[in-house]
Amino acid sequence: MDPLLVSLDGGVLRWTLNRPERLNAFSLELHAALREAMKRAEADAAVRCVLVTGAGRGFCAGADLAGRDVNPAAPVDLGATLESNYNPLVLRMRALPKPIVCAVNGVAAGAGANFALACDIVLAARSACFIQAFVKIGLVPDCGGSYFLPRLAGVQRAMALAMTGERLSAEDAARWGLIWKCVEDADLMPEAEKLARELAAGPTRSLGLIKQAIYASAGNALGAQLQLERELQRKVGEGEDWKEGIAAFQQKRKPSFKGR
Ligand code: T3D
Repeated sequence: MDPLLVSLDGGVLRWTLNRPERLNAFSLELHAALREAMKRAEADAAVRCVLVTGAGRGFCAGADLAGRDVNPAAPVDLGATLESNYNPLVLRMRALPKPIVCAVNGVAAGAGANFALACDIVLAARSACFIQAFVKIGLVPDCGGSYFLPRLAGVQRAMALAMTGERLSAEDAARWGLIWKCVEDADLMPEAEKLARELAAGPTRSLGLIKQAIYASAGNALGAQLQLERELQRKVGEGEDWKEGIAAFQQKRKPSFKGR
């Protein structure tokens, strides 16, 4: 069975984590498939938005813990898989100049929770939840969790989530600003699809630069951010979509963006 289902339709590249019997936990094969899928998202101009979800009742239960050797003869480097798998994945997701929508369909635990938070716009089903499960097995948050959580929810909530490994409901995740929206279970995929299609029909160049601006703001002073806005506005002006946007406004019609 393919650990990741990938399909392209209407400018939306869909990634469905597909290891439902293990709540879509990350295996080496899944990491390899995500690398390939990311390559396609980066290189294929027909891809104008990525939509991520999970097959079955879970979104992703983090690292696959089944079959782990708990009495290894040699010391184990738990940082190695971060270096080769999770860290490059998160950095590539953030650098992708196209929006990534995430539809969290069920439990998102450990690296699975933080993989969701690495996406640009996150919707979750009301029955879904987020668990910083690391502490339960004596680890620390990874896959960007220690970066995303304090920025999204504040230090106090980040600390308590990470130290207790308590389950956070989708509703609270939305209330705390961790995610964009909590929706009824039956509405999750229709809403996520609608959003992804709208983004895929949007001014892709502008969306990519919006992403760059918003993420850069976390490390910038106001002056630097204003300069960045000037640079990005210049860059977007080198493209075609803004002309179509203004023409459509003046002609009182819907714009038809080409993503250029
Ligand atoms: O070296 C490195 O990899 C370092 C990197 C670490 C990154 C991390 O993500 S560490 C955190 C790893 N994840 C966890 O600790 C979460 C483990 N899972 C759970 O705590 C629970 O399964 C959940 C809270 C996520 C869901 O609970 P529940 O009751 O809804 O489902 P369940 O019955 O526990 O799980 C269903 C099946 O999925 C079950 O298999 P079975 O018994 O039906 O054959 C279970 O073993 C399997 N499963 C769940 N999580 C994982 C998993 N199999 C492998 N790896 C998992 N992470």
